[in-house]
Amino acid sequence: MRFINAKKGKVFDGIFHLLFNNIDIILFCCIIYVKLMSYEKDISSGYLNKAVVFPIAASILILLSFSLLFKEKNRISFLYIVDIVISAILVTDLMYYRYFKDITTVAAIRNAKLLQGVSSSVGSVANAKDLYYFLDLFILLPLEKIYKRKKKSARPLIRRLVSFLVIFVVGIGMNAVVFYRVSKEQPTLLTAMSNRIYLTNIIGNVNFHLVDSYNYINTAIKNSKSLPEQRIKDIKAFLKENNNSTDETNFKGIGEGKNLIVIQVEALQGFVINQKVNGQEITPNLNRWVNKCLYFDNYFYQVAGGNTSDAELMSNNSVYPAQSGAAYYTYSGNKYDSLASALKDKNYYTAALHGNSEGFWNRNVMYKAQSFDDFFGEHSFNIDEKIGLGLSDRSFLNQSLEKMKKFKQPYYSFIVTLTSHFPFEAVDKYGSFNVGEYEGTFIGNYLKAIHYTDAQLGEFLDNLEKDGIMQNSIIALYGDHFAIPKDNAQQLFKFENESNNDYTWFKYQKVPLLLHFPNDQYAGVNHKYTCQMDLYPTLANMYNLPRKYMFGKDMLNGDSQKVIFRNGSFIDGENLYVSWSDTYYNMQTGAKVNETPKLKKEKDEYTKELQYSDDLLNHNLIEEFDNGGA
Ligand code: GP9
Ligand code: MN
Repeated sequence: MRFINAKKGKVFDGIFHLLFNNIDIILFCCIIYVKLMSYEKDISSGYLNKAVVFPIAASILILLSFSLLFKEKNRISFLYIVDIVISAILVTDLMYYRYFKDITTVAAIRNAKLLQGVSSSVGSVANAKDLYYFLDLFILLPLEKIYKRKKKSARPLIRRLVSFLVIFVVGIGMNAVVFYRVSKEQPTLLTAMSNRIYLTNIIGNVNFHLVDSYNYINTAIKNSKSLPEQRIKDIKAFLKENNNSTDETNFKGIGEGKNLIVIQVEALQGFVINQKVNGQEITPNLNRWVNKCLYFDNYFYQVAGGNTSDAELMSNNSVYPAQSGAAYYTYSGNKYDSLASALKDKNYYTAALHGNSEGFWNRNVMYKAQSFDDFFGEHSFNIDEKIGLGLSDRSFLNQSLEKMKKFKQPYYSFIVTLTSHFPFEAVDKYGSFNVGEYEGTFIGNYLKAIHYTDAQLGEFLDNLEKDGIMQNSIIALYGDHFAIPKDNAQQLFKFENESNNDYTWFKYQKVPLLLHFPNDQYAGVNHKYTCQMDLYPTLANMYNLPRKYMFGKDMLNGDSQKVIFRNGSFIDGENLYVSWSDTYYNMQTGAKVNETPKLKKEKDEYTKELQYSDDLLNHNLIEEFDNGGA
């Protein structure tokens, strides 16, 4: 009996010592877990992704592993400091989230000067509840002292090293599984970080900041290697040649003094224009306006990892999207020679309007970087009708019109719609559009969504006309990118009675571009191959703006029909080159074409053009050129 009791006593003793010796680790894991999960709950608006427990546990193990390298006395201090840092990050992120519905990034902090608005309203976004994130720090302070006093022996270095390695490798391994899954399901999410809240919901806060820092450093390293002098000269010479606008006499200066209204429509893909489903027009309003506009029916979108934000970038700057990720995110610290800045130099008032949270696609930072005077985002609208991601197009366009009526003239309004965004289902209850046999399919849902947006655009354009705004404005309306992704291409081809191949795929990667002039002047159809890179040069000619750093062409002057896609595919007017299969097609007939020396030369030139644009962004060359560099 005595023996059993003694044994029991030993076991309890052992457990007590084990717990006491590792009390700092146990507390650290529990506390950080509670804090990270509570943050996830706060940002997941009712829907917490339970699987986030796994990456959160992985990141705690990684943080913890480093503490194991220290002697116990210092280990507790290390963990205490990590706790302080994590708590500070979480509270900062929560405050940022309350304002921008987004998560802080290194780039956003670096551009803090561009974030006017949050800094001035820290009071309004701080919450007494946030103090709870720091509560444990006070409670644990005496414990740290007692622990340090009582802790006599220290584990030898080799044991510390081994335990570090084991825990570190387990943490990294668990994370690797999560990252692999994310990159398989959404290949660009980790690099483009388009929807950061969503990403944080899948990988947890600590991992998000690690990925963000990695992306940031990666770009910084790329940028730090300075370009050879000759390369800079070549880029300068290319831009000089491309921006030589002496022959651009058509439409020259016709916009001077007039307002400019650019409407970027979410997922407005070209095939819906003048097309019917179940015997009804899909876009009756746009079809009506197409007849009153100069309509470009071979206008290609060129977005890459930055999706909507790439369409904005190209249309406002005529530079190509970033090679990977989103330029709106990676290059938010750059100088831009944007449409807004050029119009501001002509005393225009410039504003961007969009009914989603300000932080989405880093717009709060990027609109400032592009010199918009004001950005009217979610906080500037009365969110009286929400569909999908944000304010409904109906309410957004109505409220935008009221705002525009008060703008100081002349102005540039950049309007970005939202409701026709994937997955297109939310809109069904806002109208009854019978898509017949396509009911319940991906394409059917899209047709309903774009039919809804078409009705709102029709009303908006009619109001601009009724209120006399059109009389003194030029309007450009275009789609930002595809609606039907490659996974669902089969549905598009069935709808269009086309066969599914690379040539037809490209043939459908068009978005409509409508240019409207007062009194419906110049109405007609232009079939030239054009693209989003061309909008700014075309408008620059109309508004007599200087052309310095644009890669695109003026659509209304010259005969170039060059369209270069980010993946290296291109159209030269006659041929289509598909980079992923290294194949050429005749653009008219779809027949395969052999590579000729001329085509090979074009391929090399266009690849170089993309590289020049990458260099321009990577090395912030506009700033250098403006400061007289090279
Ligand atoms: C969000 C909207 C959507 O504000 O612009 O972006 P997308 O997902 O289409 O790139
Ligand atoms: Mn979009």
